[in-house]
Amino acid sequence: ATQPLAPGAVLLRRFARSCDEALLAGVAQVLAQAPLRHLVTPGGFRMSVAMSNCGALGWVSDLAGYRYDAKDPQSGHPWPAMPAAFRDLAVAAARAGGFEGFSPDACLINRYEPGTRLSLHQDRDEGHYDWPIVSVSLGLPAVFLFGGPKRSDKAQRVPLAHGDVVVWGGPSRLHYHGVLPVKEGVHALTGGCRINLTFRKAG
Ligand code: MD5
Ligand code: FE
Repeated sequence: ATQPLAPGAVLLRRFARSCDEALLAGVAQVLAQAPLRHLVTPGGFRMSVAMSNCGALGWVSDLAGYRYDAKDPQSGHPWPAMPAAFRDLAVAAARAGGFEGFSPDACLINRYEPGTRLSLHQDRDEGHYDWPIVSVSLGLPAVFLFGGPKRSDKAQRVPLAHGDVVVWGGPSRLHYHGVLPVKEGVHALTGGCRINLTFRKAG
């Protein structure tokens, strides 16, 4: 089912269910080359979400700031290629959300263990905001906080389950958002964690 969340933002419940095993095989393959790590924010805080990337560009953070980089700073090598199953799913979801011709060049892999949260923020490190961000939830469920254009705007709580995909385009592309602490649990495919894939056109 397709559910509008805001102008330009659609929730595609279970859209990634039929390819979940292929996506998780791709995650394992990417992480074997570019392991998950806890980045440090420019303010010096260690992020509780563990991250890695695939595709031409990867999102990184350190004391110097946030940016997209073609190389994994930990290895000095280019990020692993984006698996075909990732790209195909992201392109199909963007199309279902009304964005024909999406061509992501960056996929951020976020791993949430129980207790991990992502505080309210905006995604504004990409070169341009005319393409959507496609976000895929796998494994343990989470409550997503979907706010407005100002940090102080009241946030809706959107429960996201395994296989749910959100296409964030239009005005909501720059809305504040976050993830509440993930609860303990076990999922048949991911064990005790939530994996989120975010696809962007960053370059
Ligand atoms: C997550 N990740 O569940 C989310 C999914 C991130 C991040 O926020 O930056 O890695 S992406 C959710 C998103 C993206 C762009 C706009 C909006 C939400 N929004 O307007 O709410 O790990
Ligand atoms: Fe974000």
